[in-house]
Amino acid sequence: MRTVTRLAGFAVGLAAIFGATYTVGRVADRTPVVEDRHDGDAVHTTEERGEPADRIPGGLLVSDRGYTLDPVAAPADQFAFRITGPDGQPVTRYDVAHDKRMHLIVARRDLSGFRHVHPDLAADGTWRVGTPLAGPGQWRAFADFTPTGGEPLTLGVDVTVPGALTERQLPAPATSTTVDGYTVTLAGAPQPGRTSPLTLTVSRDGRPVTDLEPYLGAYGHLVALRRGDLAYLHVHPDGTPGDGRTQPGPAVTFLADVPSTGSYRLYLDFRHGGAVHTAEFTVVTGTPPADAPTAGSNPSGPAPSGGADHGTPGHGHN
Ligand SMILES: [Cu+2]
Repeated sequence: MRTVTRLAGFAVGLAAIFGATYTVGRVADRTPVVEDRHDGDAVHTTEERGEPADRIPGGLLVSDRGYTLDPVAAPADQFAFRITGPDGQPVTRYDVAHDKRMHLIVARRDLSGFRHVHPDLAADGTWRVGTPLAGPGQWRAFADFTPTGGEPLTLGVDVTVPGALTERQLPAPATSTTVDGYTVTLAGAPQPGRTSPLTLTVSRDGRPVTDLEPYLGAYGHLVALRRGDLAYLHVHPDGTPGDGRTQPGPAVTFLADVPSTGSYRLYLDFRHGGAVHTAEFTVVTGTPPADAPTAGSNPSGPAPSGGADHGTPGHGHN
């Protein structure tokens, strides 16, 4: 809903600059409007400040709105980085969002190896955490944070861990998966261009789990990554513990805004029995639900390039 509002505001901003016909045509065609920095500067002179960057999904940029993600040297068992701010200095003040000042998410470019961890901040602005990079490969690291006085940002950077890698095929779409003895089912199909509810339901040994434990201020935390460029999507929980309507399972509902058709990998973190578990799903948008018959076809669609895992972020379609 917020996205729709923002898009509308952005269209007004564009219309002021380029004329309404052009804007409406672009929007009607659903052609991605990816602004370069010069256009962005122009828009920044209006009240639509910051809107162009919001059209680009999170995590595709290593530097945005003056903030830059800088990995720093660290022992092999650690991952460390700084965020430098518009003044070029490491940022040391952050707002808490989803219970933490910094969320670090990593995944290999083949969408395997997902981890979501919370580094510790040193006084000099360096974030450190026991490395979540589990083995060789091309990794993408996402820093999801809100600098105090700024807007929420997700910056991404490539990190290579040397060694022999066996690339994993993206698992086929499914509406049920198991993790750590839990079965998690997925209902709902994200539709590009609209806010779509996704409901995940947790059971164990055939019985619904009705005592999920809050994790990051919710009964679940859902991250979605787009196949091909690892665009990072915020998927917001619908309801929070203690709001009088949100139950601690077995169902947890999220509101997803996917930016395009395509394949996405969903990662649901939930807490139960004192531990965090991560259930993963492949979802293809713009197609029938994954439980429709798919025999004889490749439900995840063709992958003609085969090179999606080796591209340079941000160079996908411009
Ligand atoms: Cu987090």
